[in-house]
Amino acid sequence: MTGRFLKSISRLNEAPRDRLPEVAFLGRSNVGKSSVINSLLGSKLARTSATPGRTQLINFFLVNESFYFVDCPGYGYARVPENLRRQWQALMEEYFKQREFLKLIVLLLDCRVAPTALDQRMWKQLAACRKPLTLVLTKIDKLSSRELQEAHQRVLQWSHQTAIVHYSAIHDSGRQQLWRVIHSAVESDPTSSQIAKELGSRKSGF
Ligand SMILES: Nc1nc2c(ncn2[C@@H]2O[C@H](COP(=O)(O)OP(=O)(O)OP(=O)(O)O)[C@@H](O)[C@H]2O)c(=O)[nH]1
Ligand SMILES: [Mg+2]
Repeated sequence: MTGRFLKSISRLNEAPRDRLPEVAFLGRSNVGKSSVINSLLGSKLARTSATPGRTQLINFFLVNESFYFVDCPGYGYARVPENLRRQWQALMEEYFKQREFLKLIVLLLDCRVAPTALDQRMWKQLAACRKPLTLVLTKIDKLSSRELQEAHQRVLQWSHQTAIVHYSAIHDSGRQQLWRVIHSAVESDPTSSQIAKELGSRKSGF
């Protein structure tokens, strides 16, 4: 497994044009997106921080020279000025609409609070763009197994999504399961994802 930072962009026309598949990591500010990316890649490529709002641009990492991990800015950070927040929203909307080779969106949810109102809003927005979507509960080391089961049930009842990966970036738990989902998405046959799009079915992309 090799991973390297490629670039940070603030405008979509700066995004790579080499038509490689990409996997986007999205979630509330401080939920652990950059940490999950680092855990998956076994390196410290993505900048993490205890201060929310660390990732402010869209960051592209090239994995195995064959596909991208895309670390997105987190939503819901109160201290981001309104104009920046709007800019970010517009950039992300454009990103989801236009990135033809976006094969998978990984929506990360903090297991201690999920789903927040903003998570629910994001989920609706993402469902509308009809890309394959998977949910990850982050920071599971912070809960007892009973509390984690409760969190899982909460998210399951809300989303009806059965593929919910439990992740701890500290212990690398959930790593193999998430890699399996990612591999099957990036290796998916382009023809079948086109058909899925035409059928308007989000799930058949898996
Ligand atoms: N206990 C625990 N802490 C974690 C885990 N994942 C991330 N953290 C901590 O949570 C904080 C935020 O992690 P980041 O990976 O920077 O979160 P992010 O979603 O990329 O944040 P922004 O880029 O600011 O949106 C850091 O202090 C991490 O060390 C985890 O699995 N367990
Ligand atoms: Mg980050």
